Amino acid sequence: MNRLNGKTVLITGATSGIGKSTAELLAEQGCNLILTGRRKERLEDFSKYLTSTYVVNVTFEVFDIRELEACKEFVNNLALEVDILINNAGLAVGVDPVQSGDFDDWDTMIDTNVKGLLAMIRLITPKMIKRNSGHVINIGSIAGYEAYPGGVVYSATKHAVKAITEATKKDLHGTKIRVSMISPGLVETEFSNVRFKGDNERADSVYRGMEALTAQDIAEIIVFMANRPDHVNILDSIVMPVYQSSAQMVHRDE
Ligand code: NDP
Ligand code: 8X3
Repeated sequence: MNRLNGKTVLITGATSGIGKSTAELLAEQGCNLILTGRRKERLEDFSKYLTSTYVVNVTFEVFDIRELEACKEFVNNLALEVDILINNAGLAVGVDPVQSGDFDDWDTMIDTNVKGLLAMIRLITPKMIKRNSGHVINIGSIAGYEAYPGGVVYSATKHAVKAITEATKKDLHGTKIRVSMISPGLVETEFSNVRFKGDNERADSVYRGMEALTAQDIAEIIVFMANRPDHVNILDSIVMPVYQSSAQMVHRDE
């Protein structure tokens, strides 16, 4: 049963990877979309593609989610009520150990993955509370369950996403607003290209000899979560490739 047709979904970070795939699957279900990201041309081209392929309304806004004033302006100017907020924008930068970590990289991860996500929840949920309906879906990570070497701050931010998800559910206790998160392992997107700062060969090596998840794999589960009946709240879902058994245990074919 399609319960999503006609809903308005706001997806942060829809220029690539999980956000982009989720946008397309939701368009297929008849959702109207509000997309965000920093890369304007990608948002323009993708919105054109979606509206020419599906019978849906798509708008987009270009801004950096680390900038609180930009988030506030964006939400203040929203013409549509948001039924589903998908907090997807996020990244890892670098794999330095804590003793030699780069302070700017740390700020980038904390400001994007934690403060940007929190800002969107803070700004969008008051209207959901007024309507007593809505769904917040955060993208966590296996790094929100396990800390691994070289991932000190990224893991910390995803542990924070887990805490924020759980506390948000409790803060909204007694309302009909649903709060969910999905915690993926290795998904082959631009994630590693970003993490290794454009060293694409190193990024490819992350997925060498194994079959990683695709963005579509995660998008399908997000759509499943969103499409449950109103009384069903999936709090979290840990999803890894069959080749992976923990953040660090990845089997590779010879
Ligand atoms: P991608 O790099 O493909 O996509 C990341 C998205 O986040 C892009 O659309 C990017 O848009 C957006 N983004 C990043 N920084 C900002 C910013 N400052 N302001 C606005 N948008 C921003 O990676 P994924 O699709 O893999 O990542 C999506 C989410 O999934 C992230 O939260 C990531 O932590 C999480 N995740 C990824 C896993 C993986 O293995 N790939 C596993 C577990 C979780 P733009 O650059 O245009 O601004
Ligand atoms: C991204 C997956 O394993 O790099 O969240 O933490 S991992």
